[in-house]
Amino acid sequence: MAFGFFKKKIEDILPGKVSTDKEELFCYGFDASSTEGSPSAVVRPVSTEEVSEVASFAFNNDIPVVPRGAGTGMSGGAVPLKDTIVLSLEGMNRIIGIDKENMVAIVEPGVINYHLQEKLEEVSLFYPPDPASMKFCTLGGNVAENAGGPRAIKYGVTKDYVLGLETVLPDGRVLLTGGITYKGVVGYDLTRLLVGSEGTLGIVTKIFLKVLPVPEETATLLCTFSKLDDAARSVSKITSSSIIPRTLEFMDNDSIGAVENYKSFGLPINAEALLLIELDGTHAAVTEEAEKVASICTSLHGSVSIAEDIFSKQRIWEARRAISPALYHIKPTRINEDIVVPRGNIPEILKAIREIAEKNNLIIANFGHAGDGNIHVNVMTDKDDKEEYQRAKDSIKDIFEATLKLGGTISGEHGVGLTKKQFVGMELSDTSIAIMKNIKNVFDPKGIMNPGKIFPPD
Ligand code: 2HG
Ligand code: ZN
Repeated sequence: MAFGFFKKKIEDILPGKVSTDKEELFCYGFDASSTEGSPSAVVRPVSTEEVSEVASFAFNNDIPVVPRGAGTGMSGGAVPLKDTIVLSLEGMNRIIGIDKENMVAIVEPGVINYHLQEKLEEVSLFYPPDPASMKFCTLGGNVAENAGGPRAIKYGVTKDYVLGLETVLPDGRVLLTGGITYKGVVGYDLTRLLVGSEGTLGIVTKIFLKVLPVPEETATLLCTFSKLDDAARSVSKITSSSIIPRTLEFMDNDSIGAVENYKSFGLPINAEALLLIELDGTHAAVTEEAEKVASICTSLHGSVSIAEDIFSKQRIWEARRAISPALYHIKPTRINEDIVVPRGNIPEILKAIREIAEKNNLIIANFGHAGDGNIHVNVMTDKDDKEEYQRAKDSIKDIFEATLKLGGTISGEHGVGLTKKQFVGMELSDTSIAIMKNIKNVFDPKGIMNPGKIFPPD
């Protein structure tokens, strides 16, 4: 049946919260990956009841639904296919409560990650997951993608903070899993299953998060290396020492150059690589660890500087977060991947990527969360140059092969969505995929929840 027939009906369910304007539909057709789609309607519920009403309507009429936060995802997870309803959760943006006694925050999915961080700081609390897009991305999106960020090396990723969820199932039923206790082992861990399910199992409407006390002190070190391999070896030397830094970020020469051309932050453009290392804890621990880290880096020919004040710290982090947009100044098209290898294999994977770049005559810029073996590999190209674009796409398969050979995974934090689904079979066995498909079928027997994502084409 034509979608137009349903439009009027959805408007009756949520008057004033449905849009089918062409311009608006366009804005909800893409995310931060280079994929695009076009929904038939955008619906903006503001409560669990409203989400549930839309879900039951969609279920009864077999209409696909795509839940969406701020659209900052990097793998097309929120990109709608044809004839779908985009369920935008931006309006469900209340911080329901911060419970200091129990060290828990309860939020709606549309809360911006950074807004929660600011609110928590007012009461000396801390929510560690810090995706680079934290000033724009929503916590619901973070849950859907199990987002990480620089602080993951010490504090883990989103799943490590989600104690419980309220989720509207594809047929409109409301499922509560977990809660505000720090432990709970009754039955299967459905909360963990939902985190990172990329909106393919249900629509998260409430999130119960664990929070921590703000660390007493932080120190920020910038270590510059004239040889990439020395930087890579410093990473494994630091991670195998007794220190767990709060961040251990890496930028190669192409990333440094792109950022400096974009906006002058004062990064060393001649360095082959730099590490951005942050430590936190008590004053005594931070001082001692900063000395140890500095001596590891200097022993591998690095030159170390410590940010003296909050402004220098902010400037360094601003430079780090500018890498993504800056890279577009190298070439108009960026194929960005987010592989992970066991941390000791970072020198090998960087060497393999360099060889793939040389073989294919491509610029491949690397940066990311080296401390947890997670490298954002950016193959720079131009979609309009058909021949080069093909070489760029071919190099992705080589990069994934090298990654898996080194015991890695093809995505550490950006998810599969649309962009990586054709490669999933390289990593997961047929048995894993079959089990996952069965799980999907239990939650979503009609296959209308964010269809076309994660699973490789048949
Ligand atoms: C980051 O760490 C984000 O900056 C984005 O995960 C990475 O743009 C990218 O590829
Ligand atoms: Zn990242």
